[in-house]
Amino acid sequence: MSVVGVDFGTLNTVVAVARNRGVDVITNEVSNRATPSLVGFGPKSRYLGEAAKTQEISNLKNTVACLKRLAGRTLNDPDVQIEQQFISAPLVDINGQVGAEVSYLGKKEQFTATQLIAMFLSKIKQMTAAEIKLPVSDLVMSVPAWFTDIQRRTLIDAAEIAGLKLLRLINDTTAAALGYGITKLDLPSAEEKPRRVAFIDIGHSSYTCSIVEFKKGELAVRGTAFDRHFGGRNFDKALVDHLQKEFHGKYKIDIASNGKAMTRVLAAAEKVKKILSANQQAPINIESLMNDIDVRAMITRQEFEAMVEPLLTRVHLPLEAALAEAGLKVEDIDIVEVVGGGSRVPAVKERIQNFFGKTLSFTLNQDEAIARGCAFSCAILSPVFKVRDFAVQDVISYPIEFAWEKDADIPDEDTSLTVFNKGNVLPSTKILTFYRKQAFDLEARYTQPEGLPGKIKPFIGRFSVKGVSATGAPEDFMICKLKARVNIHGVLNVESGYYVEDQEVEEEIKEAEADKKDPDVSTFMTPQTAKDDFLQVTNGAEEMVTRSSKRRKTADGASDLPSEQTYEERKKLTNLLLFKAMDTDAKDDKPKTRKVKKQVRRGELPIVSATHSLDTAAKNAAAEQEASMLMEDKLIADTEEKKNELETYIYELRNKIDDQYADLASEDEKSKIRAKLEASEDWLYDEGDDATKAIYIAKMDEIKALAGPIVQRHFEKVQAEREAVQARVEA
Ligand code: ATP
Ligand code: K
Ligand code: MG
Repeated sequence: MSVVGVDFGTLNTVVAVARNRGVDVITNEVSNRATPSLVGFGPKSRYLGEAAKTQEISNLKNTVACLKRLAGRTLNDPDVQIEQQFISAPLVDINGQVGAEVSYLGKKEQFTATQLIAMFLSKIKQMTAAEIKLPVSDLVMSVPAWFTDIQRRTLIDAAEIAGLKLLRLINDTTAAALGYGITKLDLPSAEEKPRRVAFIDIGHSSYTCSIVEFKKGELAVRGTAFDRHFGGRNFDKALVDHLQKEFHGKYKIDIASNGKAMTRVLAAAEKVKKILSANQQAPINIESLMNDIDVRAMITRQEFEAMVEPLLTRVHLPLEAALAEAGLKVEDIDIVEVVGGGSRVPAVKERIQNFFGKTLSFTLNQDEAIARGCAFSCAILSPVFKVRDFAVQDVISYPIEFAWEKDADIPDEDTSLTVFNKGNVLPSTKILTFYRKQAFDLEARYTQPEGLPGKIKPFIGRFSVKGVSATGAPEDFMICKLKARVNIHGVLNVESGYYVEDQEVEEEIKEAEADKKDPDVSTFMTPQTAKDDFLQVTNGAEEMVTRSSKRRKTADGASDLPSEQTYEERKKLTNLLLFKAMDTDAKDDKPKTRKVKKQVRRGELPIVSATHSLDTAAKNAAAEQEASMLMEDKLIADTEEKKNELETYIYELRNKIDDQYADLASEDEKSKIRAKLEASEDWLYDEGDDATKAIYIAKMDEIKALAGPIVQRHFEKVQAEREAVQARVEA
């Protein structure tokens, strides 16, 4: 069982694996430590990763970049229009999801973003398996912290279609933080002040800052903020805009009118940007860019910085916002760790440094830290791997509310409630309590649509609660408990439902027990009436019911308990909270017995969920299609390999006939073989250029049959010589 971490970047994807008692970044088939996040399509097969990059310039219309940015989006999203500037294949609408239209196997085909991502992940899977020589299934993958429910579900579906088991989607900066923390032996102990580190990741398309607190064996993200449209490509674009103007004036050409020219200038701009990170000026030379015109230009770092000033003025914003969410000041930050290729621009580093007023730290490998963090996370979650435990507590990026229809029997009922707030811990479970007489629906949605990326809709899911009925007397309500969880991927589900009944029990209190301040949770249950208190939201521990003094508009974020805690731990915390409240009430009088209401679990309530995840049938169909495309690619690759083998064999045999086989064959035999080789070669360059794997194998066998006797004679001769040598040695 392998342990794999994947940093699925907009430009490049980095894969790390746990092996040799550590975590290594692996190299791909051309020995690169990062693989282009690209998929391309051709007349015979797909081109994935490096192959897509090699084909890109000659296959622009059929190459799709920026895959990650398309996840969970619709074609009419203004953000997708921005993506189209960086994606050469035409984007289309496929039943409400964005996708690309390409020419594949000689036909026009459309693939959804989910499918395109699945193709790329499938390549990552093959590539990793080939490198580590183990089957690959479990992995942890990183995502931008700003990814919403639908974007995360798209990635989860894509991984599944590719035959991968995603153990966790982890936020980029959180992965970097885990990689940082797990290797540190000098983190503060529980009683000490935590070490506070700002992690900054600037990639090709987006920028994130997280403020993270470390203690021995644990990290807690305190605040995360981002700029979704700030990354290396925006710097490239600024250069391209400048060059477009310059070339228009100087050479009278408009590169915007020519896709190929645009792509070449974009590639040149990226190169210039990188050169300017280490030099004061950089040249551009592109031969025959358009209309046979060669272009050249020189850019100084100063000019470049002026071009990107509008970007530079935004550098401080995510830093400020992350600190504000964490409730900290610049002086509270002990270390500033910077990762991501986009942060290599000196002017960007300078702005970050000025903001914090401290030297930046680059102790992490800027390009590999996130993949490594993912691999550590996978190792922690993997059932077969032993690793030092390290608790990771993240935060929820957008507030989530539940809404429902007014119940006719409860006239003054509210119809929505924010259950998870921005900054609440992640993962997190809350128990929602409803008083109902019949089946009802709940809708989960983001509370503030305006804060979501692009035009992503606030809808998260609809959850139908079945099996509800009035119990006993007509005015009786069924007490329905629903377990809502933002899980380890940052995805919301109503995971289960059950109903309870109040039972009054007489309970004896022993002196000693009352003093111990460690009472059983349920003894402190407050009596409720349905009308007064129809909905409660409680944290994690299912047995706990807090009385909501008034109808609370929002769940209490402050008492949020990380649901990764064990039940026992949660119960202990819960006990403390409840005990405080009880203390004041029950102080003076210590009764020997008391009546308490206990809620007893009576049965399950089935939940039918409609979310943005693909349904099983659609997922299976996509997985089947992916598997067959993969087979097709493999067949094409094998065929190519057999063809190459045949070519090589012809070439080698021809040489041997004039060399080591020269004395072992008659002239007649030799001329027959030569004729066969020539015929085969002619065939290869003619109709045999595009034959099947079986035919190449058959051709090879024909030649081998003809050469067989000679090869046998050669073998016997070599054998005889070896025996002669052996005999001499022994004599
Ligand atoms: P994202 O995180 O936004 O999804 P990504 O993970 O693919 O994207 P990275 O690999 O972190 O992005 O960074 C890629 C960006 O870094 C590219 O824009 C690249 O041009 C830029 N970059 C790499 N090296 C340098 C350098 N020396 N100077 C300036 N920019 C650089
Ligand atoms: K990357
Ligand atoms: Mg990245």
